[in-house]
Amino acid sequence: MAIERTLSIIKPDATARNLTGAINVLIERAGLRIVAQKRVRWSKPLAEKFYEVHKARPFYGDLVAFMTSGPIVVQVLEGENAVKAYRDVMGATDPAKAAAGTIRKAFAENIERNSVHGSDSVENAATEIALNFRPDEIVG
Ligand code: IDP
Ligand code: MG
Repeated sequence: MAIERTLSIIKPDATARNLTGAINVLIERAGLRIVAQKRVRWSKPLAEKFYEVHKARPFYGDLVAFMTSGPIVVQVLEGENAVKAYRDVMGATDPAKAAAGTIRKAFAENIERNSVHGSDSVENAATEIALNFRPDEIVG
């Protein structure tokens, strides 16, 4: 077992519905520690860079527009196997396929407006954290 860090984002559909606290309850209940957190509005260039891996996908433009449409809460989560542990509590990308008890099952509106982001590997987590936080903003 390894202590890892992962990047979480509470997306605009969730901040608009005042769900930050409810989502944080599920994160903390899963044993993950929120070691950095801030509410921001992404610029378009930052959103484009963050989702660069999806550039060729048909939903890329809509996704960038959605992620810059309102405030988001970016977070660094820390814990045992944090990357997978958070993916597990997030649930499937499509809330119709998400398991009971997951954040997306409870709160997501649809496959795009799905309330949360979580890094998919330790390597990507490091890149995504560096895009959103200065090292001194993370207090473990
Ligand atoms: P993930 O967030 O579960 O890792 P990814 O495949 O990495 O899912 O997709 C990134 C984000 O792009 C999703 O969270 C969702 O907001 C959006 N997205 C993914 N697939 C679709 C789709 O088929 N239509 C619209 N938006 C999508
Ligand atoms: Mg992903």
